[in-house]
Amino acid sequence: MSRQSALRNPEVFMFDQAVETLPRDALAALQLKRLKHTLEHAYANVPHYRRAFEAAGAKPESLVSLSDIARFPFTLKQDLRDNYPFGMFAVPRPQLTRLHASSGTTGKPTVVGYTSGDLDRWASLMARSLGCAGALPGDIVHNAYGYGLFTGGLGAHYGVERLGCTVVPISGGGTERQVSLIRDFGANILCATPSYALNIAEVAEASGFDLRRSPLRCGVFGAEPWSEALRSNLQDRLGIKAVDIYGLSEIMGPGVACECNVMQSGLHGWEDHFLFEIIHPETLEPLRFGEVGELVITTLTKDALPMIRYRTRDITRLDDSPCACGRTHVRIMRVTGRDDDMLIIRGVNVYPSQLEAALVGLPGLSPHYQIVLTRAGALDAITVEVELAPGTSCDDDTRARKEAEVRHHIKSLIGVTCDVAVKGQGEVPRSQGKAVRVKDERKTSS
Ligand code: DLL
Repeated sequence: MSRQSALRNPEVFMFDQAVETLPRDALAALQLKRLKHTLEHAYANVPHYRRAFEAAGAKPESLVSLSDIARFPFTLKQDLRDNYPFGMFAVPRPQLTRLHASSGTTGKPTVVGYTSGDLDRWASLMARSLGCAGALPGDIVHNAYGYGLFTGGLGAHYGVERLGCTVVPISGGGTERQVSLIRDFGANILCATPSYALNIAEVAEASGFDLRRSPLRCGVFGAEPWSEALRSNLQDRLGIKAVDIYGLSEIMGPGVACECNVMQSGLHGWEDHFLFEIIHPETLEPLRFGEVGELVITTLTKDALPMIRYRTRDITRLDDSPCACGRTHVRIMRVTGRDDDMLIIRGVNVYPSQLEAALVGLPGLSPHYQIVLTRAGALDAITVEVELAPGTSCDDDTRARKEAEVRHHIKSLIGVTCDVAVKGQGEVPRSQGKAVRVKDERKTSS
């Protein structure tokens, strides 16, 4: 579709219409063919998979239908760490065109690699995702995802170019400069983590630049959990449609799934390249469509790093009901959080994004928050730090009243009792990329 015809009906622009609307039968047949090839490729070329398949008594030829995938073993982040740095690759190292890696703050970094074919498919999937989100060929895309070993910056970058847009490769940080360039270049699309987009909105407002009156019309936000409340806040302040994009380095990077700008409800997971399953995170049994559990992904077209039944730890559910945009690919509903990020507050399981949903939009508060864990004796304590809205007076009485009000609100919405500390303006740290929602001071507090 040309930009001209797309602009006439920008709601349904598709980068790859034939594939995005492929009927379910055809999609399933394609998946089966690609899955067989991927299992053979992994078994033949990665000693880890050969050992793991044999231990599970599963051979690539034992796969006859898609549901046979359940016979194959899961792959964990630990498997990547155990095979650090290059042991999981299914092609000789000189065939890799690029490496990315996680920061490795909690152990060895996990390294992922791509052949030039993998990079080509990633660029196309990212272009498809951006189109799904509402970007059109010819747009100016301000890319504030971090460039470097993180997959966000470069992953989005090549997708923007593939779609036929102009990319502004600014990366994260230097927020005043970001705001100036959004204004001067007339950006149409903003790619950023939602928490960093909030930082950009705040700095723009402080500088007197009304983004709502700029050509910006769409935000492609992901890389961290966020809430409907934050979506509304960002849409109002930036004058855009904000859509959710999902991905992870081990599987590819950004562009594994993306919301459409028509429904903004669930992210279309690109099933011609990935097989999605939901399992019970404890029993590991496969769950049915609609049931909430852990997302497990198998890659179908990755040469360098095929991933078989990768346990993402991300909690969500799948929705296969038809979408108004016409895309047939399954929807992965908003990821509420990772099972390892879940907090247990006085016996109740809570994800930081649930607290966000309760806090953002409360009158008199800004949308910035942080959860601080401390230890008093043998007991863990949780304090939710929130921040007064600009211009709200900050005397002791106001603070105490607000704290009681927020405590009550959290209790009535989520059912947990936690301490609340109201901070003055600017006192809750601002995000530069992925927000640090939980500050764990338990090791340092007595
Ligand atoms: O965050 C890739 C990415 C970049 C996605 C830019 C979207 C936009 P990792 O650093 O490997 O890769 O982190 C992957 O981040 O397993 C989720 O826990 C979380 N995550 C990513 N997108 C979302 C989202 C990139 N839309 C991990 N909602 C994943 C909730 C998300 N969590």
